[in-house]
Amino acid sequence: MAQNAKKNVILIHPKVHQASGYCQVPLGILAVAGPLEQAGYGLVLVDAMVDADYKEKVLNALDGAICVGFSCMTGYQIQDGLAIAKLVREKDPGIRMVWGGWHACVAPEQTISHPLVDIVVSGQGETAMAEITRSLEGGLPLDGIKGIYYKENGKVIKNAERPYEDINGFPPMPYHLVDIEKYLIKGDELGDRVINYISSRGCPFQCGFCAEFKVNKRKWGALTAERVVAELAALAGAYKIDGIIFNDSNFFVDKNRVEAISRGLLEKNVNIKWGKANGHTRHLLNYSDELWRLMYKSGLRSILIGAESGSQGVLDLIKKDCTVEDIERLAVLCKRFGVRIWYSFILGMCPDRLTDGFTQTLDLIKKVKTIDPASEVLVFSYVAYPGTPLFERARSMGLPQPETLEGWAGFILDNTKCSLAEKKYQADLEPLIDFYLPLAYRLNAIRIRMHNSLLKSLLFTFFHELALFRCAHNIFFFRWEWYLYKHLGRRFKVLN
Ligand code: B12
Ligand code: SF4
Repeated sequence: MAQNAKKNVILIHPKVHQASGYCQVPLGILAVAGPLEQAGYGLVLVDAMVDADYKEKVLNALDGAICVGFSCMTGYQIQDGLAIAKLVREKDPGIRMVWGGWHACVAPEQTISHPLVDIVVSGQGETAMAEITRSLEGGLPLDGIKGIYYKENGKVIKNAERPYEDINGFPPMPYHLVDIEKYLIKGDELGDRVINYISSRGCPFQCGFCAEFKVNKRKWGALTAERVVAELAALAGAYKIDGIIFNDSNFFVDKNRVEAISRGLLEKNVNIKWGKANGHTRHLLNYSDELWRLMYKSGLRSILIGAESGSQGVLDLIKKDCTVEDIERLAVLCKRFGVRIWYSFILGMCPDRLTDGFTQTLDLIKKVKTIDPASEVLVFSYVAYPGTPLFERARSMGLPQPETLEGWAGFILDNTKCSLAEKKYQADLEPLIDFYLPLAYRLNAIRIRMHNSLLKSLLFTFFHELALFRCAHNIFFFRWEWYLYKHLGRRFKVLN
């Protein structure tokens, strides 16, 4: 990553998964870097996803740095973050380490209690990190900085909460601080020079498994349509971007803003495709035919929907605020307007197949794939994240929760052991989530990875047809291909 001459603040995005693989521009550390850059601080941004010698880079930058910031989601990122933090502490025992990002937000008390964490930012990081840096640089106390936890003489101090700030007051994401070429997604449904962007934060819904509830407290704040159009035009111009993935938790909350963005893109001749934009089924069913046509004309090619389950009981338990029929209606609507849906489903919310709506979920997957074979299906295992509305339910059902920061490293959405499925059901879910469902229904993403090898393509076609047959008829006994994959395929990173 690029680095300025004056090295004052180091911001680290640790590895998201153990194997290198799919990555995007780390907007969390870029967002925090914006106000620091504006205030004149030098920056060293290190992204372990793209920098091969990232540990060395961090250690080399320590000389003269004010502090080191870490950005972590729950999961493997914590493990890598702690490994880097340990090296930092060994080389420079006095430097303060600041932890932010989703995990620090959902479990701030446990995070601050770790010996390798000095300050935790819980919530938006832009202003908080600028204030922390100023205080550390000037040797000033941290007691007036809202939204942080810190240690003083070994004691943990929690400051007052930081009120939600309007993101229009923050500078544009400083994409120039990273080497964009390393992040371009090629051969994507949206183009060959595709990157990610975020236009809003938060979500007004309160799905029981989702951390949004704790982090953004059901608030939703967005950049104005004018600003979004101007920033997308600038990105397209500066880096020849032809596709934009929206990282918003809920892009479609404000219909008028979406309409103004679509019109703006057309009026300013911003020639990009845009998509994978997250939306709520109920919101999208309220969009008029004219608006769907306008969005398509301006470049919309796909949306992302948290469909979650084919069982109304599970949808109600989650408080998804929509019905199974709504999901089917949206599938038909999007097919009509040429917009692909990426569906996200969760299994393992309940202990057994019946209460978890296993068969109904599989049926719904088959149904939406019949409506539009080009749609994509992602299936995850339920993980009870701290701070989510259904976290206590999971605890009361006996799911052990880690008592240390390290313990959360194994909490990833493809680890069925973190779900509420009882042992027998868990054993059935693992091959489905890890192998059969992606192979049968996540076609385009895998095909892109196979396109340069005839052998891989042939193998893929064979196993795809087999997986499709098994899923279509619910036949999952004698799973020889799963065992083959488990022992051989994973090593070659065939599916993930
Ligand atoms: C893009 C994305 C990814 C990308 C990678 C992200 C990246 N950084 O490279 C990919 C696709 C790889 C990914 C993977 C996963 N993701 Co993801 N992802 C997102 C998404 C959609 C956008 C992230 C983003 O760029 N946000 C924009 C920035 C500006 O916001 P931010 O990160 O929150 O940063 C702010 C604050 O957190 C804070 N902050 C952040 N970093 C720092 C650092 C410091 C020092 C400070 C002070 C502050 C600070 O300040 C920032 C500005 O206010 C979010 C949802 C969302 N809308 O945020 C989910 C989200 C972060 N992902 C999530 C999850 C669960 C995952 C997975 C675990 C899912 C899985 N399949 O297993 C995997 C992890 C991989 C694995 N197997 O372990 C959850 C995290 C929940 C949690 N408890 O951590 C989220 C919140 C989705 C959700 N609603 O549940 N993800
Ligand atoms: S709609 Fe999506 S982002 Fe919003 S609370 Fe539900 S799962 Fe989270």
